[in-house]
Amino acid sequence: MYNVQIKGKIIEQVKDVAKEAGAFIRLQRQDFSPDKVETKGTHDYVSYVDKEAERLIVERLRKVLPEAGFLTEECTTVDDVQHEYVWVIDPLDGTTNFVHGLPPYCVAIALRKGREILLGVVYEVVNDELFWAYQGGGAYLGEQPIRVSNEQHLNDALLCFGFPYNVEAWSPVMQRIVRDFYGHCASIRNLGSAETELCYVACGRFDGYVESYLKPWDVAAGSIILQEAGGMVTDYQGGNQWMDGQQVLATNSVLHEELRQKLTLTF
Ligand code: 2AM
Ligand code: CA
Repeated sequence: MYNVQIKGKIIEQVKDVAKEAGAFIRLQRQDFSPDKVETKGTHDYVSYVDKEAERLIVERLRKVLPEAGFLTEECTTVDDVQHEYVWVIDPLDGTTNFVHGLPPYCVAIALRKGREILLGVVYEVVNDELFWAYQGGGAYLGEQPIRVSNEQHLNDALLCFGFPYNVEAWSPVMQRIVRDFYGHCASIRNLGSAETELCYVACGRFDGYVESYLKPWDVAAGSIILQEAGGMVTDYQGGNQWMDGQQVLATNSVLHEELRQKLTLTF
């Protein structure tokens, strides 16, 4: 049973699992070739590395909390929503980056109870950075506590905008984002790994992050890390319908409402 007493023990085990999967991914990258890539949809890649990493993570986590189910990107196990506790897993977030040998990419693992996220671990493989948090326990990068930035002015904010795979729907929005934000903030970035981008808001590297058409495993772990670091995540109406990943607005809290309003004007 998951309770306060065993929280600390579980997070340590999850950190080990994430690092083990990350080490596997790092090793596979050394002799990775593009012909090992399959296409799930247009420009939506998956490789044996994603699937093998997921199998490893699932096998390990079954021992950590036997009563928990799984919601995973590669669906190597079909065993999810009926359980009180559910592991939400992206074995390799940033697959396109991985395929191109470009950082960042990460392993992301969260534990959910109903709509509550209890803990999250994001291991960014290339920089060997382990972000983690559990509910009420603060957020950490390795051993160091992390906090969101204190940036107060949208004009000076470094913002990260995703390029979602739903090109038809997002392309016109992206053009308006460029029109309304480019030149009106410190700069605009996109890194190609949603979980890593959320962690970068959590540790103050970004002041805000916006993306659409994601899935629960793209946001679950990073969002609790962000919240525990003092940040805020909502949908574009300011509500809590962000967990499915369709609308994700993540900020240092201070800029949240101003960015939200400017964003919805942009739409
Ligand atoms: P992935 O690398 O695990 O596929 C990039 O903008 C972000 O979108 C990444 O976190 C990426 O996760 C995610 N992503 C990739 N393909 C997607 C798809 N078809 N639908 C939704 N999100 C996707
Ligand atoms: Ca992903």
